[in-house]
Amino acid sequence: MKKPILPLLAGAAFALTAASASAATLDDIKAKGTLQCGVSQGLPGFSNPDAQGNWSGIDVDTCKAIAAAVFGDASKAAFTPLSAKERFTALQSGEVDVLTRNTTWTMTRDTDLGLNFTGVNYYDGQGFMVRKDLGVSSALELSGASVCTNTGTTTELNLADYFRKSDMDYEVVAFEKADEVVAAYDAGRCDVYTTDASGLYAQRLKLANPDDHMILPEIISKEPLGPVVRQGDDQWFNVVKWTLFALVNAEELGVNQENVEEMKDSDNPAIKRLLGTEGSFGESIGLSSDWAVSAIKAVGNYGEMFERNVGPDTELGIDRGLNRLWTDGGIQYAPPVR
Ligand SMILES: N[C@@H](CCC(=O)N[C@@H](CS)C(=O)NCC(=O)O)C(=O)O
Repeated sequence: MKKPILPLLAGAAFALTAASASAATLDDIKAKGTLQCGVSQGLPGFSNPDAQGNWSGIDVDTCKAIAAAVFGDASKAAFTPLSAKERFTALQSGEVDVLTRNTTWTMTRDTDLGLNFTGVNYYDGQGFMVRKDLGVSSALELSGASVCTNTGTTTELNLADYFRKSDMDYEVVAFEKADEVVAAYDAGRCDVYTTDASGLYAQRLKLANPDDHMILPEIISKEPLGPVVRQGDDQWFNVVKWTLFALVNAEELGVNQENVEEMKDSDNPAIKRLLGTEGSFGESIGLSSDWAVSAIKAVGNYGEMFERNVGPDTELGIDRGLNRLWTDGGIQYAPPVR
């Protein structure tokens, strides 16, 4: 008799732990009625407040899509601006439910910090901006330069790697707040401004004379940016991960903000599964069957979200590049809903 009981007890204990760990975040969010997202303090195209305090950007839309998937209502998304240094503590402590803040997926962050990256909403890489009158055309001509950057970022670390491996000297001028970095660079306290290339396009808009500055051709790192959650809650991890995948799959399947309602009548089985007219995929992550419909209605598909916030027709004017779908020469690729 002894033998079967022990494994049974061990199994029960495991099941209890798994159940309590897996339900908490989504239930808490539903109970409080808002989704709290950690965002940057003001980065055009990613997360930026206007004069009335309305936030916009691709990271803000990612948060709104998750709120829409959970509540059927994107206005339930709330935003907590965080510096690079503050962001992980805010997520670990539960001050925010998810970080949608131009945060690079690295091994340390995905393991040691007790966090999990859920996917990539923007494939980026680090670049350099200089004054045109500095007269350089390559980052390899920057030996001896002073470089402005943000503390608590991968940017600082890549900068050190790049200059060391290229056998070049440099001096770092680092600040916690991004606006301090921009102001210091604009005031001529450093020769170079380095951050994610998307950040350079965004921050250049804040300079007194944007046209006096240029972005050098070298991209020195991989910066896969994406939403992050705490470890230990698989259900919430799945909600965030699959909301992002739903937006990418929607683009691939030709479902957009405008046609999503009529697409519910589509004969394509993949569209039916995505939009909840076949199967119970929403239910499998603790949501309703029309979770993806709500997300797409709120922000459009991935391509629409990209074009509206950072694409060629915006003031940032960024080409889709790596962020094209895999079917179009890019690396945006979502596993199938099935
Ligand atoms: N992706 C890098 C850098 C992220 C970062 O914080 N970049 C700065 C410079 S673009 C920023 O977001 N500033 C905007 C803000 O803090 O509001 C990382 O995850 O460490």
